[in-house]
Amino acid sequence: MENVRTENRDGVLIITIDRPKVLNALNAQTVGEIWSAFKAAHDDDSVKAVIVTGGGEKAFVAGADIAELALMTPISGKETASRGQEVFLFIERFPKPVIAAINGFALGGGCELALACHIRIASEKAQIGLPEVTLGIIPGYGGTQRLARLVGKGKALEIICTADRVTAADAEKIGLVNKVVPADQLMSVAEEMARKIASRGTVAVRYAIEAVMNGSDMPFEEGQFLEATLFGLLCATDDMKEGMSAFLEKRAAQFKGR
Ligand code: CO8
Repeated sequence: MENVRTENRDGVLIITIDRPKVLNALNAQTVGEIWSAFKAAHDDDSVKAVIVTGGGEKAFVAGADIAELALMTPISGKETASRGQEVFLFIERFPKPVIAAINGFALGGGCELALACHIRIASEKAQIGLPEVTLGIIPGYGGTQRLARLVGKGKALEIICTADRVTAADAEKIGLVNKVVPADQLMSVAEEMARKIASRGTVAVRYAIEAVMNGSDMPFEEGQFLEATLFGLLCATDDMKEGMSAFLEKRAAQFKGR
C-alpha cells in the first residue's frame, strides 16, 4: 500500500492514513487502501482493536481529494460517494473496536471517517468540520446522517451549513469526540483505551458494538429485540462462563473469544 501504513502493536492495529503533502486527503486509491487494511484486520485473529490516525504533524484527514472531486461527473460522483459509504459502513459495523485518534484537521471526508469509528479521541489541536458547502457540495461519505445522529439535527445543520471548524474543546462539549488530550499523549491514550477494551470479553464487545451500531438504526423495540437475542447468544459462550467464574473466584478473567 502506498498511502496507508499499518502496524500491529501486540494486538492493537494502528492504521495511518499517510499522504502528508496533501494533509492525508482521501483519493480513490487511499479509500481502497483503507478498505484493504480493514478487510485484512477483520480476518486477522491477532488484531483485537484498531486505531485510525493521520500521518504527519497537521492532519488526521483534510477531506476527500479536491483535485479528484473537481473532475467528477454525476455518474462518477455518485459511484465514488457510494463506494466510500460502503467502506465507512464496513468500519462502523466492524466487529472489533475502532478508535479514531484525531491528530489535527478532520475535515469533510476526514470528519466522516472519524464519525464512522466507534470512539473518537482528539488532540487539543484537532479541528473538525464538514466544509463541503464551501465547495458547492454536501458531505457524501455518510456525514449528514452520522453527525445528526451523534450531536442532534440542530448542531449538525449548524456545522454543515456554516462550514465552521469545531475546536477539539467544543467538539467534546457537544459529544462529537469522546475526550480531548494533549497532542503528545494522543496515541498512548488511544492505545490504552484500545487495550482496555481488548481485555474485556471479546464476543461481548463484538455484540455490544453490533447492538449499539445496528440497533440505533432500528425502531426502539427492534433494537431491544436485537439486544435480547445477542444477550441470549452470549449465554452460550465460553467467555461468559469464564467471566462469571473469574468474578466468583476473585481472579482476573482470561477471555478466549469464543
Ligand atoms: N484535497 C486535496 N488537497 C488538499 C486537501 C484536500 N482535501 N486539503 C489540503 N490539501 C493540500 C493543499 O492543496 C496544499 O497543497 P500544496 O502544498 O500543493 O498547495 C497542501 O495540502 C497543504 O494544505 P494548505 O497549504 O492549504 O495548508 P493550510 O495549513 O494552509 O490549511 C486546511 C489547512 C485548512 C485544512 C486547508 O488545506 C483546507 O481547507 N483544505 C481543504 C479542506 C476541505 O475542504 N475538505 C473537504 C473536502 S470535500 C470532502 O471531503 C467531500 C467528502 C465526500 C466525498 C464524496 C465522494 C465524491
